[in-house]
Amino acid sequence: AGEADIDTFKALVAAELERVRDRSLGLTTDVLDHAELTAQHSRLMSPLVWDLAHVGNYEELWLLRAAAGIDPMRPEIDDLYDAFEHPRSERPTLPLLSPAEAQDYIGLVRRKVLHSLETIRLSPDRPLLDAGFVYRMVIQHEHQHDETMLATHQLRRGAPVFPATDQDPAPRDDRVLPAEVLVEAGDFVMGTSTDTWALDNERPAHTVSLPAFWIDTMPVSNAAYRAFIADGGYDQERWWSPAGWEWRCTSGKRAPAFWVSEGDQWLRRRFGHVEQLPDDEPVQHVCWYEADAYARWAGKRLPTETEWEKAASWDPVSRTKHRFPWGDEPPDPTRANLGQRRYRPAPVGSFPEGASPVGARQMLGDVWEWTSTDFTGHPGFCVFPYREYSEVFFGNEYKVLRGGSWASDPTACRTTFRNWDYPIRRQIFAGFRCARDA
Ligand code: AVJ
Ligand code: FE
Repeated sequence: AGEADIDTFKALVAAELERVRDRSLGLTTDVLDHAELTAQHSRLMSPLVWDLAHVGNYEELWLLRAAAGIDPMRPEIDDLYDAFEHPRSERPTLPLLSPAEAQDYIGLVRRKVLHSLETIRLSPDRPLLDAGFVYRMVIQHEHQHDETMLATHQLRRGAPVFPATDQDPAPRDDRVLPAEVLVEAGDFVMGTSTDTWALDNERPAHTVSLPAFWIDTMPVSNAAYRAFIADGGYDQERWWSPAGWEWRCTSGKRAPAFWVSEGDQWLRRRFGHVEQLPDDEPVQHVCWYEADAYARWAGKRLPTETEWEKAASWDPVSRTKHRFPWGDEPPDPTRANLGQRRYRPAPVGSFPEGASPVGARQMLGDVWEWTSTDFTGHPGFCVFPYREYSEVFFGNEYKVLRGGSWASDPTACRTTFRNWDYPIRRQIFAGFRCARDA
């Protein structure tokens, strides 16, 4: 890469680091006091002050120590912020940095990072720095924690800190959309070998052949999900997988998380605001078992992650793959609901300009979408740069989610991006759409 390319890269990194840090502070020290930052709002989540110091510690590990060769600043705290040393439920009992100490520490790390960025060389013979990979990884990592912090906010009780209404409506059109779109049989390219933002589990690109299938044009709405509830969906074992029925019976759940029934109406709690449940929004806060049961009730199934990626990224006419459903241009507000511009998904059928080549809407943003697939490595997977990002989660315990949510940043979201969670988890901003064989 030439000098100008390197300067452009450094400017991009500095701007993205600043943007993500503003976001992190906007979820923590800007809006909550010491007690709220150190409290555990749910046993499923870390205290927010843990996430805040953890993103700085990760940045120190990767950008200062690994990339720039700078000595550890506070090696004694590494263990506290190692996600594998302490489960979330245990984190409030650790001798964590206070909010003020955490803010100082991550600020100091950041100043050193910006200083070392001035002289860093992006040498292709240092894989960590090739195409600036490690910087992109650290930026995405902080955004991922910001989304996790938003899930903590949703679980928290207390006065709302986020607005109840949005600034602008999502673009729509007046067309009546078909319920499903057809994806013709044939090869497509799954994953990527060239995307400079791609994490190890998105690699490498490989050709996959699929039979024809139908996939829902839009995510399943609250109104559609309510019909499943009204039809006794939670009472009929036949719609559930054996493990799903077990979850249904032991959990006693009868509706998505944060739904509140009032007479024959449904309300919901969203970041402390109790409001009418909007019919036309994608359902969110359902676990994989609920999504799977709904799909069976609807006479369909969840898409595999391969089907999802083909429907989102493949242009069957030009036989090319795209980074986003609409093509390769970066996301903007006419195409997807990403980046926490709203604190909610947009109505189903929004964003005509964000449709994929086969006509699927809202494949990126709004809600993460559960797929039927267990999280494993693509054929040819190579750990990079550490096993604990993805590989240790491979197996049959985690289900793959795709597409990002309204809370996902555009830098941490693309058609190849893979997320995963346990099939019982409901605090994440996840919904789903259905598919069926053609
Ligand atoms: C990819 C969202 C499952 O939050 O556990 C954060 C991302 N990895 N820190 C997670 C991650 C390390 C990860 N997910
Ligand atoms: Fe992390």
